[in-house]
Amino acid sequence: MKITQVKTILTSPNQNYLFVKIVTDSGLYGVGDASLNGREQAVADLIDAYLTPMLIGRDPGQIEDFWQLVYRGSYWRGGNIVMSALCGIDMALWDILGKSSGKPLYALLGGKMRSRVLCYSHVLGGNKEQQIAQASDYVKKRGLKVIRLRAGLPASNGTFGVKKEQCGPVVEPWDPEDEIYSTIEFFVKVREAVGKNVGIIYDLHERFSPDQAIRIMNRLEPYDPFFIEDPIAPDCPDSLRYVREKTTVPIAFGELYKSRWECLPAISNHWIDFIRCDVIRIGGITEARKIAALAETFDVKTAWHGPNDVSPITHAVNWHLNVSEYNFGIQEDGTADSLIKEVISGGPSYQDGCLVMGDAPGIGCDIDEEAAARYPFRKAYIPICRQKDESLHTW
Ligand code: GCO
Ligand code: MG
Repeated sequence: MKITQVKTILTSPNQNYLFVKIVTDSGLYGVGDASLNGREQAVADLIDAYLTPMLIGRDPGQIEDFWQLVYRGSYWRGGNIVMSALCGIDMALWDILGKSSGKPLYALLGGKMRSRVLCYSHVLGGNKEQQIAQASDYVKKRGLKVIRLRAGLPASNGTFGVKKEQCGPVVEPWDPEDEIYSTIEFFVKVREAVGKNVGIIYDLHERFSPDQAIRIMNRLEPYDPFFIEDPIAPDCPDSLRYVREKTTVPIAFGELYKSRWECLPAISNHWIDFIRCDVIRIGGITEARKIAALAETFDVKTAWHGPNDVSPITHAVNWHLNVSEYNFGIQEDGTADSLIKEVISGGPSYQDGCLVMGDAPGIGCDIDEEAAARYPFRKAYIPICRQKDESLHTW
């Protein structure tokens, strides 16, 4: 079998996505997700100009070789754009392998260890009162066993995704000191509303300095968070050690990591309990299973990034990883906008606090290119935050 065509498909059903479709001379094709919120066009250009010429005529089964060719063969290694491009291709190649052998992806990864995948969903209501009401509805009406809150404004349509006229990032206000107090108050109210048997995850979104994160985590300890997510920025690995030494709250970390080597100190030093890389950002399935194995070695569980800005293809890949890995922890289930379901079919569905999926060969998703064309891509940016003195703060 040989690769005959590589298509990059940019589309915007309320949120920008970049898909890769790799076609072979056998008629089989594979699909992958290369979406990088705020930089999709750059990823597409890299694939079209540099990676596609290296793929045409290749055997799609040589997945590891292609991964190494892009990662090491370019001499300059890694970065968000390269790794996202590599992921879109990597997923499509695994999809072809699954389809050509008639097996679902999880079977290629070692087979199923579990049939259901514990998941958590985002509480996205407008103000804090609405979020508290939504949190109890999630538990009482949808049967969720774990819910997720976040620092700052919850992602909302128009800023997080695509805005009509956006010629630069939307600016949101941010005051870490105010937030420390409102976070604790809010967490306590949510705990009262959902009761002690529901897991509560709090995403600090890399927004706090180590001292601020420690103040929050110490005050939350009596209210038993399931885990605190990304309390600090990932740039200085030693800061994570510093935070870890001062709290007993479980820590999940890593949606901004771009390689196994960035994950290594956090995992091998037991500074974290859950590794939550984004499969797109680390170069796809080939690298995700190596990171899962590394984490298993050090008793760290997985909690792969699964927000609403990755497509059902990535949610499906996460699910295949979840069911086939030993050290599965929990899966983030970003409630996808219904419009993306017009473009991408398949993917996991929600059932009683868990995610379930069928046994279709490969990843189990397909792309409707005509539907994608109905939602033309519009360049957008991730928001930024500015503090009271107008200085910039990460979002
Ligand atoms: C999460 C994340 C996301 C990110 C988003 C950025 O935990 O789900 O923090 O919501 O903000 O992926 O594009
Ligand atoms: Mg997060």
